[in-house]
Amino acid sequence: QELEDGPFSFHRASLADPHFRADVLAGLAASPRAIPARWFYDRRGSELFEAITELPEYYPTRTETALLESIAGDLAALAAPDAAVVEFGSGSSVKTPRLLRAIEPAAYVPIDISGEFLRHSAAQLSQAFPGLPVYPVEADFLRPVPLPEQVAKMPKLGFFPGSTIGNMNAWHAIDLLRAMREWLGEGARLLIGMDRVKSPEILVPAYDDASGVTAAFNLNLLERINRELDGTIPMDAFRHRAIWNADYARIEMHLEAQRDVDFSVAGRPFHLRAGETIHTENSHKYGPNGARQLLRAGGWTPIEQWTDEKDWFALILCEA
Ligand code: AVI
Repeated sequence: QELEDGPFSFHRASLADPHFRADVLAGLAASPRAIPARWFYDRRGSELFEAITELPEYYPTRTETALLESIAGDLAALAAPDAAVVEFGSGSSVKTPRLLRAIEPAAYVPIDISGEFLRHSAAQLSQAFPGLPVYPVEADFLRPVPLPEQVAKMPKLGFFPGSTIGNMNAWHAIDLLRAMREWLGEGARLLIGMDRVKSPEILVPAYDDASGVTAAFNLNLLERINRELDGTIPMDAFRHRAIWNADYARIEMHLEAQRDVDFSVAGRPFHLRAGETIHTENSHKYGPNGARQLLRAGGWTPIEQWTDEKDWFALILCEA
């Protein structure tokens, strides 16, 4: 049975959301129990995720950022000079200025679900790049994204860093890639970050760090349920687990009951036996062939790829 997590984007709203309630109640009653990873990202969860990106064990962010820096010359040569960069799930990312400096685009379109967050990062970027027109779009890129009129005639370079694609099942990833191809239009290109398959000795600590930040990130989901959905989950009854699932080439995060436990959420009773888990996240890793197959199935042709010297993380440039 699969964790049914669609393409997620960052949900930073702090008020209880009816979709959150529905996903949690259905997910806790399912077998196996599973709650989509998109619900990690309340304010606290977003802060904890930022902290994860700075952990010594969590290599993806720093590896991708250094890679972007090192391929700036190649990118400058490959990108159309009058292109508009369209970033999916843009944010406080330290990666964006590196890309913008490298290719000097004609416009930048950050797309994010959180308007507050988007305005803040757009303002910061406008300051750092005074001549660059920035057209923020507040939207959930799971649904059709209307691109601003001003960039309609420009060739587009989609930017989807961070290996966020890895948090989706293959069929959702393919749907999203196809949708991006449609939104970006004729002649578009896409620069996408994908985390590579590697030894579980590297992968597991990246998702189960010694200082317990990832554990706090995972457990915050239960705290959020208690806070927003009137839950009575005893926090000491659960522990964070990160497991490498070799069959699916993915890290799975779970919350494991340490003992038999009873609680209620929004008035509904639940019982978990000791050892039962709630599956909270998949983070798929791709080898070179898997990455190419996924991108092709999504309607994109890889034309260039770069990896760091350990081959831990790949940036892949595709054309529509
Ligand atoms: C956002 N996403 C790409 C992260 C990942 O690595 O899958 C989320 C994360 N979960 C635990 N640590 C980081």
